[in-house]
Amino acid sequence: MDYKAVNFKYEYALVCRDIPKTIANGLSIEDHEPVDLNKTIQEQKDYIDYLKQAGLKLIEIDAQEIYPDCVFVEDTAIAIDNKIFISNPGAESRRGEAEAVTSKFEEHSKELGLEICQVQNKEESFVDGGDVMFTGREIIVGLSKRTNLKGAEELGAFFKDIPVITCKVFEGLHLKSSMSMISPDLILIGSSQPAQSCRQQIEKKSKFLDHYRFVNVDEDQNGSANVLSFNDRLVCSQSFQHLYSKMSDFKNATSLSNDELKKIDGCLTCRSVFFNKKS
Ligand code: CIR
Repeated sequence: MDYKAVNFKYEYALVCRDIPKTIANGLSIEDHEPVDLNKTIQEQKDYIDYLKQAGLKLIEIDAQEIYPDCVFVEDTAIAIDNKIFISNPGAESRRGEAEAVTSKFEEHSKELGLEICQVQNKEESFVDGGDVMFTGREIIVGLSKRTNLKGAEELGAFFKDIPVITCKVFEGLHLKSSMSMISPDLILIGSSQPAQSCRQQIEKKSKFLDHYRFVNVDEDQNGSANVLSFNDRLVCSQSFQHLYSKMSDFKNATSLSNDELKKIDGCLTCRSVFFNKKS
């Protein structure tokens, strides 16, 4: 199948309907200012409103107070078209989040023709969706503190028609904390040494380099190279808007606030899982 033809066009998105009151206890790599619950609720509302007005059909799950990080649904499911891989998050405190996400996808699986698979070896295989980047031609899996090779192998076995390569992540939480797709074949990437090391590893392993173009962000900040791209739309974080001068057409893109959620290492991509019904 020619996955390039998909061109990041999506009809559905899974999101968390609201924010748990425990959000301030979300995991974070570094110390940070306290997370403001009301501002976070507003950020999530704006995000959901944007996806709705962009025409996506939303499948919403309820927030669960026992999982402060449950708004970051991207980490629990990796979707390409109608194929959904339920992950096994690397952080122990997050593993239970996958259950509600699985039930929600299962609820819609018949109607939408979804093909759902779960990590089999839950003791040893770990994957966070934030470490999985689909370029339109291949899947790049970041091996990080959250995602390991066994997890990448299980993912590859499920998406067996799509080539998978791995790269080591030396900085930030996830692979997509320091890079993301702007559009098919166009990769936004941090300019730091660890981010560029990911690029070098990709350049060594990928068979599709002739197709890819990398654009550096002007300045690396936590998550500044993470943008949301779908249906010919591009969304960036409001506070990073000034860092994309090399992207000539970026000024026309939308921006949304991610200031509260970035305190606990949340990026824009992490709050949704885009997918399609069976064609
Ligand atoms: C965590 O550490 O797991 C959460 N506080 C943030 C997860 C962000 N996920 C993502 O960017 N895919």
